[in-house]
Amino acid sequence: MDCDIKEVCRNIRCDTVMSIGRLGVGHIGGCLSVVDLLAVLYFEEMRIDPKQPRMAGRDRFICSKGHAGPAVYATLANRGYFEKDLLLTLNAGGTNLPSHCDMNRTAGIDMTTGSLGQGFSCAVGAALGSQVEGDGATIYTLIGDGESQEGQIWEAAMFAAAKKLDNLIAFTDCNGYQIDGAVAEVNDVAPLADKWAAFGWHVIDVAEGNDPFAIKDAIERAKRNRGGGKPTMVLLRTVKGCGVSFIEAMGALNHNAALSEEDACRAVAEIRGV
Ligand SMILES: Cc1ncc(C[n+]2csc(CCOP(=O)(O)OP(=O)(O)O)c2C)c(N)n1
Ligand SMILES: [Mg+2]
Repeated sequence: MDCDIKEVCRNIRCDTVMSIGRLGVGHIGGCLSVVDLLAVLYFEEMRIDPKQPRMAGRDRFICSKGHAGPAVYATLANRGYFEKDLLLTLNAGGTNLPSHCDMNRTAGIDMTTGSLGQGFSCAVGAALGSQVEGDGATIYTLIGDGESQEGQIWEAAMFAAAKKLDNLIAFTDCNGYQIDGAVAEVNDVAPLADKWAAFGWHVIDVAEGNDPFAIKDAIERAKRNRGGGKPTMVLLRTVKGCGVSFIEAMGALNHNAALSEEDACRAVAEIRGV
């Protein structure tokens, strides 16, 4: 798509904070760390049609860290899947936008997620299914660095390599924090690049994980790897809460934080630079 990707990122960030601000609480840190990835995927990389969310042979995105739902919804609304007004119904009674992703409620959501580890397995299954069908789709999935502690991740990782799923491009949001502290202190997952390589994956390490141009470059490299018989893991070194200084400064406390509408407006002003 022909677009100003930095402006797309700003729009998605603003809509994410406003929806969480309306609700009053949410997974703001882990939403803001993945906005740049979502923008690049939905606006530049994925073969999708917002008017046909279930189009056969489309590329899929499975957000295994399902608590980043609000950022995915803001991305989908900006991309034209549904009206932006809906974003202000986040997790309200009867809404089609629950705080975690639900494929049976929301246009554009490819898998129901929220129980950490499971979405990644579903993505591996979708990649295998796509290869069996021969529909040429690329399957994208996103896990958290804390989520990487789940045993289920490594079972699926082993299976994906064994089945040579080179149509699968996964990302780890390496923001350094999980629900109650620093990943390195709670249960260190490092060295992630060595672990994924040992599991038979092609690994790309992106130092600037919140730079949409660096993300796009990594995806292009992953796509060139297709035919090589290995799935790709892109490690994105991100900042939890990226783009809003007072949320970044909270560290682990920004995982599932209270956010008033006033705070949200303050965040929007910073994102917009006004
Ligand atoms: C199986 C499972 N256990 C616990 C939780 C509760 N939980 C939600 S988010 C989270 C922390 C995840 O950390 P990370 O993957 O690093 O997420 P991020 O930093 O990107 O928000 C936890 C423990 C869950 N959703 N699923
Ligand atoms: Mg994390």
